[in-house]
Amino acid sequence: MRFGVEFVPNVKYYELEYYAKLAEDNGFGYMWITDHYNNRNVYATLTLLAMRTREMKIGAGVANPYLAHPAVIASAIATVNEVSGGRAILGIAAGDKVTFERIGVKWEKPLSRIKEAVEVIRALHTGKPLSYEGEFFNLKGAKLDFKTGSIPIYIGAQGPKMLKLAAEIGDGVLINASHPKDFEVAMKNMEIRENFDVVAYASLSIDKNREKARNAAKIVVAFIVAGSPDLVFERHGVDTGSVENVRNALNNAFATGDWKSVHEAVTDEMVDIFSISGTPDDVKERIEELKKVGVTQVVAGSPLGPDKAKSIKLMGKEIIPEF
Ligand code: F42
Repeated sequence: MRFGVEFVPNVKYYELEYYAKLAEDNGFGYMWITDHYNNRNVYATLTLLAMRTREMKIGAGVANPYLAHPAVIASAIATVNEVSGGRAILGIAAGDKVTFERIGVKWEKPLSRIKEAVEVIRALHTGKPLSYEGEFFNLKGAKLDFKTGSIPIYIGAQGPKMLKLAAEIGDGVLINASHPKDFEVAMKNMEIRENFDVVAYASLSIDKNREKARNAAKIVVAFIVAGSPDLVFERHGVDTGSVENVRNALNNAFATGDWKSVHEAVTDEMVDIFSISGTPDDVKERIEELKKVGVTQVVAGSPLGPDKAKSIKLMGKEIIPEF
């Protein structure tokens, strides 16, 4: 099992620097930085973190081909590859509908757009001139004027068609889920090739104290619940009333600042389904289950735990060496 960590650049760069180094020292092999226009820029952040780390693979988790042309993504991630001495990886996906709406970007035909973007980025990374006529992207003799090396491309996917595409053209897939049942279903859409990396891009919260770990996960779980399709609740047998409670509590919290009610609305069952939360033994058990259904990398995503630094160290001491 490979281990990755996700960081959101919504904090000052020196905080990320500290956590990135800590993660590397604790045995994480992959670091994924999220990409949303409202946070610090992903490539600027990656460049800094490339200079502050030595061995981890580092990359965007995930870029999208709506806010940046694939040629720009190809050049940006190749710069990170150069600075990091060949450690760059690229996550790419359809992007976040809600943030797109805020800046007037239309979310059309994500499937075909991702396919074309991956083809263009791969081709540009060969260093040869590229002429490409797609539905969205047209390039005429385009070429990057520096040596890029080949960079693994992972596709962020949840829907059945995107999963299928990821397995066909990606070096790996990033699946936003934490429960083995969701991976069993996802696997049915993919024909897994040799060396293809199946990544559980999960919400994780670990602490020696089970209650503390699970409580720390609740706000993140509330957001996941609010954004999940009904199909997922049916799969896990979650009743629609409790989902409505979470959605209402969240809406209310934005208006009133009452986050305590959000906490209370999130059930134990939801914490189990939408996160990997608990003591080191709990976390180990869940990762064993994920391994059995074909997951090859676990990414520890937000919140990590009630105390981020402690949680990273716990992962390094009690979890990563076990796999
Ligand atoms: N989004 C971000 O914006 N920033 C991040 O940092 C980020 C990180 C991240 C990490 C892991 C991960 O798995 C996802 C992440 N995301 C992030 C979310 C990501 O960008 C996507 O929103 C998310 O993966 C959802 O995408 P999806 O795979 O479910 O694909 C959507 C688009 C979907 O509906 N897919 C359908 C399917 O079955 O797979 C297919 C839809 C379809 O068929 N469309 C057709 C087409 O051509 O695209 C036609 C539709 C038309 O428009 O006519």
